[in-house]
Parts: sequence; structure tokens; C-alpha cells
Amino acid sequence: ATVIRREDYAAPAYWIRSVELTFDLDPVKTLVTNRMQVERNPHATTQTLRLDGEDLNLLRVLVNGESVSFRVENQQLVLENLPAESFTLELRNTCSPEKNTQLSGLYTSSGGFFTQCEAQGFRRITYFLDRPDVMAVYTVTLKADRAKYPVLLSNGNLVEQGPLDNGKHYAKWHDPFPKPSYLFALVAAKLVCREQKIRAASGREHLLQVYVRAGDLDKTEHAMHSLIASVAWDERRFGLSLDLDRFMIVAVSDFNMGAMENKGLNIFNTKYVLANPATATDVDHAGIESVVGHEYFHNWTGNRVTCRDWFQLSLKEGLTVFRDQEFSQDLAGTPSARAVKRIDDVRTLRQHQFPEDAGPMAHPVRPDSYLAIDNFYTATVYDKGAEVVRMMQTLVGRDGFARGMTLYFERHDGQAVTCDDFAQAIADANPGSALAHKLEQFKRWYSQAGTPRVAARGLYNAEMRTYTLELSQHCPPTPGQSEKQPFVIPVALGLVGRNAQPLPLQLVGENAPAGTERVLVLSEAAQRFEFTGIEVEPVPSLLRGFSAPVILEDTLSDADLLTLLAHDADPFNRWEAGQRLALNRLLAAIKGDGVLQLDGAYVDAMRAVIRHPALDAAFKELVLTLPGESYIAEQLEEVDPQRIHAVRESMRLQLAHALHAEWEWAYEVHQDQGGYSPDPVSTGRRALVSLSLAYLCLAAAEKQVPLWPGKAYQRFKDAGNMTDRLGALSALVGAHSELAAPALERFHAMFRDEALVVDKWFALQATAPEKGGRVFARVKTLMSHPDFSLRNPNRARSLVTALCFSNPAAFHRTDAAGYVFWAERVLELDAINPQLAARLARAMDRWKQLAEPYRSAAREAIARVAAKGELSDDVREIVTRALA
Ligand code: B3K
Ligand code: ZN
Repeated sequence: ATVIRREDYAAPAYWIRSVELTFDLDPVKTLVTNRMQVERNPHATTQTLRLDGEDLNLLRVLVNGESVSFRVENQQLVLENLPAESFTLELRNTCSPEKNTQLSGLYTSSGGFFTQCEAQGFRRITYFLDRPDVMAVYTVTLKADRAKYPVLLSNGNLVEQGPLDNGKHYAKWHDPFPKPSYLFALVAAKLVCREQKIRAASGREHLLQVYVRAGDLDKTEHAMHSLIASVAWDERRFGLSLDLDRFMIVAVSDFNMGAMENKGLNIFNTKYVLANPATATDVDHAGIESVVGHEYFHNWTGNRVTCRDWFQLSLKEGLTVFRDQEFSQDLAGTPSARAVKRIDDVRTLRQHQFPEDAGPMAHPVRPDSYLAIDNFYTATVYDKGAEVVRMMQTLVGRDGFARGMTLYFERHDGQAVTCDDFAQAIADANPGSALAHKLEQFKRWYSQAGTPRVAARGLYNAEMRTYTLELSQHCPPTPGQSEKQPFVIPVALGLVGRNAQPLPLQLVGENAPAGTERVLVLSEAAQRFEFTGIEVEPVPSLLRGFSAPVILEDTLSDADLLTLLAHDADPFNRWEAGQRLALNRLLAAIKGDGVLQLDGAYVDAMRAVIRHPALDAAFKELVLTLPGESYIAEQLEEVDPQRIHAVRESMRLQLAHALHAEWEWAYEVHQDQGGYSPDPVSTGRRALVSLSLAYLCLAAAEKQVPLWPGKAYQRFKDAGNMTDRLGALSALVGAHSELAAPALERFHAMFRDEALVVDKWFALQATAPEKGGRVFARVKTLMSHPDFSLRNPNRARSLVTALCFSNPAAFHRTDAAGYVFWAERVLELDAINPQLAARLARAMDRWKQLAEPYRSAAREAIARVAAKGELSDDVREIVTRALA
């Protein structure tokens, strides 16, 4: 295992221009014939050709039809004395799909063949220059048993198909677009498909197909709708059309992540395809919409223009996450529904990326080195990367950004490029912008890790009618980066008058106010901005819409926050004010004597939100949901997870009692009318109903009144859709009601044949609020449930990952049993699926922040994993960094 460094990038010694692949598919031993047209790179310094290969059995090597001498060393096929310029290289090898439990390369799932090649799975299929800057045109022939594998798919267009001897058949596919090997895919399985012809705005006809197992056809409508909406959106917003006649999505139940954007043949985790109202929640529906969009948008941002090397991963991932976020916002429609989506995205960022940036795995959006590239498909590369793109849009405006995208494709279509190329195109298309003026400095977002902190202080001068805003920034050290230079930080802001009106914003030196909201650019360590004509002392509303991925340290009082919660014109900051009011109370109790006594001001403010006539239900639900335990933990120097849990539970209980009448009211008036639809308005209403029911059951549990648990059980039984059913079940489980056990049993019996619902059943139990260790005990019991298996990634995540990441109070135990459990599962999983094991390993990222006795026990558990001799590079990289 060697560390790969960004600075060592060199172009390959050879290019592969075209590939003809033939597969004789057999689960035990698949035969692969690989004919490549190879060309020497005249600029290269070496003439040795080294092709990557892993777990392959090499049978034959021919150069221009003649056998040649070769050697295999360090998982590479090495060829020397090759013809000058160009030649044909033909290889034959076998691999064993059935033995491939890593789910990288060619593997079997439920009796079919599937592939996953990003980042380095193609080398597990055949020897190749398995790097994204080598782009070739692929022609693929698949041969397989016709009865077992009636559907044979690969990238591009179907050019030929027919029968073969011995009950076999074949299909030949050709993809006209040169692509890197990580975008190769094949599928051979017994599947059915929903298909639809569409005519795009460009006038071109396309065939869209969604392939699933026979019983799942009734769960494909939402994915198909999402795909159609994606095609239309990319044309409308960015002028980017679908470039293929046929676009396919295939669902597979064994998959390491969400989905994969293989050219013309996206392969998806069933979780992000299958949905009907009876089996999938509103959250599932939203997830499908955004992942279908995401993979589709990769067709331009990732496939037409790809990454030069894996350090540039955010070039495609950050940009494509930004695009899918914008897509979902545009579909949501109203300003309020857009804000709800934005709040959701920011919550994800703060929950996953901020801790990553503060822990041992902190890395820049463009990392500098890695041991296992799969470890760098991170919240930083994806979600912070998306924020970096969003800041560019904020600095150049929406139209300016679209112009930048156009220039990017004009310059780089068909190429493998870097993050610099992208930023340059956006800046060059907007020469007068702050981005263009400060491009080099802006790009520190790509090179410096860590979450910057922005301190803000406002001074009102009543006599002069001026308001001076002092902003300063600093960024804490991260591994390998002790000093940071200032970032370019767009700070969107407004000033709110005490009597709620938005104030006009005119900086000293300007002739007239520039509206009531504007973007300041903080690029020095400290800067002052002086506003004139401010008639009343304002409350500053800073970082509106979360205009930069930073932590804001301001001096807002309780009264200021209450003003913003009630009156801020920016819905994001309105929500943020509510969260901060809650957080201040939680933190005071956690740092103090552990007792939280809710005050009237907070309760009244929350009551006003629930009863507010103009606010959307979805927004109310977000405001009334308390900050999560791990987000609270991130605000503390030293973390006692049990104390955080106790204080937060006590606050929940007090809210349940103090607002009992409001919860009853909200529960009654937001009931569904009519059939199920996953639109933002009905989704919000259902979310508020479920939250209300959870609070009502909680209050009842305390007083031993069976009314609400009884109602919840009834609702659970009668629910017309999975969202309501799971909401009611979760209210019972969350309140530790006596009715939880029979409800869980019933739920399992109803859905035992729906794998994705059984996942929910496990996850709900693994994430139930801990009470006296019974949740942890239940998880250990569930490990031997006949439906449980570590081999299926969704199932493993539903129990093990859910406990270790999403249930701090059940996981962090004073007796260290949670950590022992973690270490055992990491080692067990590593032998099966290193990528998955490494993900789980990251549950301990923040161990140094823990108080005793957790901290020592955590270190011991990590050390136990690290001491194991045969670790994958993936897991070794995580535990080594954690202990450093
Ligand atoms: N590009 C894939 C992720 C591949 C992960 C490899 N370990 C999915 C996506 O981001 O669209
Ligand atoms: Zn992606």
C-alpha cells in the first residue's frame, strides 16, 4: 500500500483509444476478452506500459496478434519493447463474480450480474489503464444463458442481439462517447422495465427505461417521473440536452452507495429507485428525486467533462450535488418550499461535513493525498464542494453562473480536467465579478481544510444613524495544515428593524441604498462595513440562506434571536434563530448542572410558530425539531454523550407538556385530505402531524395516559401510506410505549417480503432513543435475527451504521460495550467489503473530543482494530489517521 499524492500526477505513457470487450458470463468463472487500440503518448518519459489488474486470472497477451513476453508485479501487467506509436493489445482473463463480496468490479446479486467501476473497479474486470484521464470508445459483447439472464445491457446503443448455442444468447452494445473506464457498466439479469418515450425541448426523441425485478414494477413510477423532470430541468436551466437515444436506470439490491452514473446505464441502489405510497416515505420519495437527478446531471458534469485524476473528484461531485440541490429547489417551487430544501441541505452539511472538517479525516475539497480513494467520497468532497460552487454562483449571480457553465462546456467538452479549469471558466465568463477579481484567493476553498469561523460585531450609532459591522475570520488548524490564509467569504445579509421592517442598505460612499438584502465579500482577516441612514437600531441577519459554509460567531441576544424568529424576511435565518434559541438552552444546561428548565419566552415563541397562520407546516416542523445530539456535541469542547441525551430528552419532554394543546391542534388540522402525493405541501403536513404525534405520545408515556399511544397504534394500523405508518410506529417506539412491541411485530409481518421496508424496521429500532441500555441490547439481539446479514450493504447500514452513527446515547456507553461492538463489526465487515467497513470505521472520528471514561475506551477499541494484521487499505487509512 502506497500513498498517492496529487503533486505526483503525470500523464499516462499510453492512451487507449478504443476497447472491444467480450464477456462470457458465468458466476463462477467469467471469461473476458479485451482488445484495445493503444497509442504511445509522445510526451511521456517512459515506454513501459503498466496496466492495473486486481483479483484476475490472466490467460493470454497478444500484441498485434502475436504473443509477447510480459510480467505481472504489484497488481500490474507490465509490457516492454512495444511497437512505436500504435498497436492492438489483446488480453484474455477470467474473474469470479460470485466470489466478489466487495461489490466493486463485476459481481452477482440475486442471481444477476452487475458492475460498479468507480473509482477503481474496472481493474477487477480486466487489465487496463484504470484512470479517468484515459478515455476510450467501448464496444461490448455480452454472452450469457438466455433463461437465467434474459436482459443484457451495457453503455450506449444496442447494435446487435441474437441466440447462440447451448441456450445462450448475446447482445452487442456500442457507446459512441469516449469515456474513462470508471463509467463502464454491464448488467445481465432477469429484469423487467418501465419505459417511456419522450421528446426533449431540442425535438430529439429518447427512450427512457427503468429496470427492476419482476415484482417491483409498481414501484417505478416516481423514479421515471423524476428522470423526465431531470431531462427537462437541465435543458431549461443550463441548456444541456440528453445526448443519447436511450437512457437506462437499473436497480440492484446489493450496492455500496446510492447510485452510479455510468454513461447511458445508471446503476442504482434499489433504495433510490423503488417507491410506492405503501412502502416508501416522503423522505424516500425526495431521496429518489434528488439521486435520479444527480446521476442524470452527471451525464454532463462528470461524463462529458470528467476528472483528470481522482484528486479532482469534487469537480464532478461538488458541482453535481449543487445541481441536484438546485433541481430539487426549483421543483419545490414556492420560496418557502425552496427554503425548506435549503435548510435540509445545510443540516446535512453541519451533521456530516462539519465534524469531518474538525476531525482526523479533515481534508481539502481537493485532497492532497490518499491511501484508498474510496475513502474520499466524503461529505467534504460532495457537500462542501457543492457549497463552494454555490458561493461562485452567489458571487457572479444566477445568470452569470449559467454563462460560466456554457463557457466550461465550450472549452472542455470531451476532456478530463481539473477544479482549476472549472473555476477559471466561471470567472472568465464574469470578468467584472468579485470572483474574477479574487479567483486565486477564492480557490483556497479547494486547498485549505477546516471550517472557517466568522466573528461578527455590530455597532449602532444613534446620533450618526450609522451601523458598523465588523467581520473577522479565522480557521482552526487541521491535520497537515497548521496555518490558514483568509478565505473569500460571501456574506449575504439584511438588517431588521426592532419593529420588524427590513432596512435599506447603503454603505458609506454609495449614492443610494442597494435594496434590503445584499452580499458583502469578506476576504481579509478582518473588515468593517459601515451602513448609513439606519434610522433605528437593527438586528443583523447575517449569512442569509447560509451563504458560506462557515460557523458564525455573533453576539445576538435572546431578544435579537426572538426578533429574527418572528420577523426575518429570510426563512433560513428565521429557522436558524429558532435553532439557536434551543441550542443556547441545551448548552447552558449541559455545561451547567445538567438541569434544563424551559422558560416562558421560548415556549411562547414556539407556540407562536406552531399557531402561525402564514407559515408552512414543513417549516414549522423544522423549527420545532430540536438540534440533534451529534450537532450539539460539535458545539462542546468535551463531550459526554449521556449527558447530552439526558438534557435533550428532558427538553423534548417539557416541550411535549408545555405545548400539549398546540400538538393536539396541529395533529388534528394537518390531517391528509384525499390521496397520497409526495409534494412539498402534503409532505410538510405529514411531517408536522408525525412530530405532533411523537410529542403527544411522549407526554402520555410520562403520565401513563393511554389515549395518545392508543390513537397512534390505531393510526399505525389504518395508515394509508408508509409515511404516516412509520410516523405512528416511530412515535410509539420513541415514547417506549407498551404498544411499540406489538406494533413492531405487526409491521414486520406485514412487510417481511419488502427488503427496503425491513431495512426501516431494523433502523427504527437501532435509532430509538436510548433508555437504560435497552436499545443497545435490542440491537445485539437483532444481529442474529434471520433477516439480518452483514453482506447486504443496506441491511448492514440499517442496524450497525444506524446504531454507531445515529444513536450516540446507545453507542457511547460507560461500559465500552458499544465500542467493542463497533470494533468487532469493522473487522468482520473488512473481510467481506472493505469500502463498507471503512465507512463504519469513521464512527469513531471524533473520539478525541469525548470525556472520560469514553475517550480511553474509544482509543483502545480503535487501537484493537489497527493492531489487526490483515486490514484493507481502506480501514487502515481510517484508523491510522484516527490514532495520529
Ligand atoms: N459517482 C458515484 C460514487 C462512486 C463511489 C465509489 N466509491 C455516485 C455519485 O456520486 O453519483
Ligand atoms: Zn455524484
